[in-house]
Amino acid sequence: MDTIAKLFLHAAPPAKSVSTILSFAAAAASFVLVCSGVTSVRAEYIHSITIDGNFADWATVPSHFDPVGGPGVFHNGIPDTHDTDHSAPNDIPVYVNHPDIDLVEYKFTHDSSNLYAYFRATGVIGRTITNATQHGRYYVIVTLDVDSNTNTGYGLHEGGYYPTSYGYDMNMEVEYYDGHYNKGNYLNHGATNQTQLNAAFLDQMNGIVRVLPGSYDFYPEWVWFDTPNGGTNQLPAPDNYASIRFVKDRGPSYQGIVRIALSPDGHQAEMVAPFRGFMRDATQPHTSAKPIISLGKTLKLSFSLEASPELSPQPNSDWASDTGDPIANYYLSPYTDPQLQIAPSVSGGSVLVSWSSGATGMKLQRTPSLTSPDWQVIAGSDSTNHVTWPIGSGNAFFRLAEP
Ligand SMILES: [Ca+2]
Ligand SMILES: [Ca+2]
Ligand SMILES: [Ca+2]
Repeated sequence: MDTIAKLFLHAAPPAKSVSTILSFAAAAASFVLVCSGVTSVRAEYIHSITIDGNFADWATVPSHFDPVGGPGVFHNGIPDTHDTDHSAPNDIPVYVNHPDIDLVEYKFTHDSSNLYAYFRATGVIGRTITNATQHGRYYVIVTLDVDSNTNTGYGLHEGGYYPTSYGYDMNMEVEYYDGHYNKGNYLNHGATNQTQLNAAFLDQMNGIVRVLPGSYDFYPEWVWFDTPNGGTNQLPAPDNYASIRFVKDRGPSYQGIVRIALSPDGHQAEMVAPFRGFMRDATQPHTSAKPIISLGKTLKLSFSLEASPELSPQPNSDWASDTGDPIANYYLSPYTDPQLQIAPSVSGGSVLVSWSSGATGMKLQRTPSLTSPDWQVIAGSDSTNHVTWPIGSGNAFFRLAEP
């Protein structure tokens, strides 16, 4: 009797995370495990990242790519690296040669309490001029649609970022200024006039972010400190261990919980923004308010690099930026990559189906066919990371799904 098991790796459907699919066909003598090919691996599982300038921890996080900039290089009809002087959705900005902001690769991942972003550029990230008369600026930006709603937040073109897309409510970003790392901050784009901006400042002093229609021009930005006195505004409970300080571009340097590290050659950056700095919604009492960013939510993310002109090839007097295509439907899974597998041996007429301990809580499902699947949950599988399955006369396909 030969028993043949085939391991199928399928792209998971959108929305909630579902693992790769495994199968075995019963009824034969040697048990063979066959990998039929890897399709797209999703980034939404938890990864551990250390902000230390060593990028080995990003190796298994999927890459997104952006063109290498240059004369005549277009991205969705937009010069890949371009000026920041335009603000209408259908404008075509002008090419600017600035390799330091030429985004070429980016990644995004998370763990149970932090968002992580990876950037790779043709030139040196974060380089700014400093001398008696010149004080350069460089921005590393991830802007987030936190509610998957394009009617809240703003459109990228308003800030001179192209290709444009809509719905961005908050940023995690880093500013380099005058030759140094100046600040890592959060930013709220939920105001379209001064009155609404004043209300947003008041909200944020109280640890609240309302996700509202916004504009590029009206935004509070703040640095979050994990001490009551590190900033100027201690937050109310349950965040009263922390404080914030509103900051301005080119302002004094304040370094809180948003951090960045570069590779020795400056071509790569890794950045962290803890969930807590995005604050909570307006539910009262505030102790019942929900975090704006938490596991189980779905985000849209846009990556940009932007800098002033001093260190670009001269002559050039224009600021330049480069924006990647957004990462849509980024689901913040609470689990690590399940790595579902069937042990390549049979014992007592059964096989062992197992998955990583960090995926305990996911439900194992089985179907006898992928042609007309009938996925049935295997009872009790959400409290373990392995199941012994008796080999029967038919096929069995397995996958893990989030509850
Ligand atoms: Ca690292
Ligand atoms: Ca580029
Ligand atoms: Ca939005």
